[in-house]
Parts: sequence; structure tokens; C-alpha cells
Amino acid sequence: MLRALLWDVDGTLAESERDGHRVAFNAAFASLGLGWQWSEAQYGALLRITGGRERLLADMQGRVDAPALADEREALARELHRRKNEHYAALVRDGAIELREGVRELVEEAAAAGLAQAIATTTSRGNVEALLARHFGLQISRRLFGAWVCGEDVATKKPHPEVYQRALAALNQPALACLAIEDSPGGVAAARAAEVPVLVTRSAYFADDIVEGAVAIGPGLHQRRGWVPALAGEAGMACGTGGRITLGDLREWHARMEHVSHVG
Ligand code: XBP
Ligand code: MG
Repeated sequence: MLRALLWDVDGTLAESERDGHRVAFNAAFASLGLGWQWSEAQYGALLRITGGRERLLADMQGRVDAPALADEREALARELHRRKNEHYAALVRDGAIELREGVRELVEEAAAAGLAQAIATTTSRGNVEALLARHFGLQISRRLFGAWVCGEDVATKKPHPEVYQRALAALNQPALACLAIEDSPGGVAAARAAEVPVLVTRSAYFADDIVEGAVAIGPGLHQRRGWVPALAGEAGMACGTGGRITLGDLREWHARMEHVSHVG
């Protein structure tokens, strides 16, 4: 029986990487007078490293103009990350990042049906607050999502299961009563390592990655076509939900709990 949804943030609630975090990183580089820029393609490759500060440190390893000493690199990464998150929050406040289609409807439907919901993300708490405040309002967000586990709350980020283990503990739910909603192979690995069934909504940067062991994989919560396993009544117009993925669909996949893998 499905009792809780555990939501990833970047790539899942919103396509926040290419036009949000990446742009904000580049603004942070410029604000410190560094001639560094991350293109869309470069950033896609860097996303395999979870955590913005960790991503910066990994990138510095290949730069001749990065500080030579480890503690200087660490200090620079911290300052860049702080500035990046300020820029990111400003972008979100200015309306640059929309929720992905179908997210709001499913969050509200799950809340109305009495399911518990949590945020389970690698990103920093301030970024989550900015996004949820913009789209739901902060007070309503605190009611909708009973637990928020963010980058600062874990010792080890995804694909380590800690973020999911903490979310389960905070909601006081067993793993098998929950469904994680994720977009990246690292996020799926984190959920699975915590034994949480996971559904994948493909995002721009992980559109073609091999995903192993989800209960369902599809193009997004806004449409019923293109999902594996396929849904009965793909068009979905008859149920009056505009063809989106509903809580009923999630319950069905969760109850079936047959693990699928999918390439691109
Ligand atoms: C995505 C991440 C984060 C963001 C940037 O997390 O890996 O690092 O790219 O945010 P998720 P920070 O998909 O789990 O939401 O700079 O705050 O890390
Ligand atoms: Mg994600």
C-alpha cells in the first residue's frame, strides 16, 4: 500500500539545471573575475558529480588556473558555491524556473488523498526553499512536504542512500510503503540502495541514460504515453485529468512493483 511520495528536486520537480544552476555557476565565476564558463554540454558531463561544491572541486582538477593548494581550492569552491546559490535563488524568484508539467497536480492530488510527502535532494536547502516558495508559497510547502532532507543534512550525497534513509525516518514510514520520484541514475541508485521503490521521469540531462530497476520510467508526469510499463488507457482523456499521470497510476505501478530497466 502506497503511503508516501519522496520527491527529488533538480530535474524532477523542475528542469532547474541548464537554465538555473548552470547559469548561476557561470554568474558566480564572473563575479569573482574568473574566466570560467560551463557550456550546456560541459555541465551535462559535470552533473555526474552530485553536489555543486563537489562539482566545482572536480572541475578545478582539470584547470591550470585553479589554486594549486587543496585548502585554497576548497575555500574557492565554498565561496563560488555560496555565490552560485544566491544567483540561483534570484533566478527562481524572478520566475526563470517553472515546475515540470504535471508536478503540481500530482503533489496536490497526493496531499488531498492523505499521502505523506517529503523532499529528498542533494541540492542545498536554500535552493529548495526558493523553488517551493515561488511555486507553492513557503507555508503551504511546509504543509505539503512533511520532511525536507537536503544536501546539508547528509554526510554523503546521492547515489549514497542516506538522503532516502533520513526521509523515511522523518516520515516514519517503511521503505516499501513509499515511492521515490527521480530523474537521474544516481538518484535511482540512492533510492534503491535504501530499498525505496522508484519512478523515473526523464529530464533533459538524463534523457538517454540507462536506468536500472525502477518500477516505471517515462517522459514526464504530464503525459501517459511513452511509459514503461505501459499504462492502460494511454491517452487518459476519459478520466478527466488531461492525460497526466495520476495518483491512481502511481498506486498501480507501486502495487505491481515489477522492476524495469530502460535505455534512452
Ligand atoms: C542535484 C544536484 C545538485 C544541484 C546543485 O540534486 O546534484 O548538486 O545540481 O545544487 P537532486 P547544489 O537531483 O538530488 O535534487 O549546488 O546546492 O548542490
Ligand atoms: Mg535529480
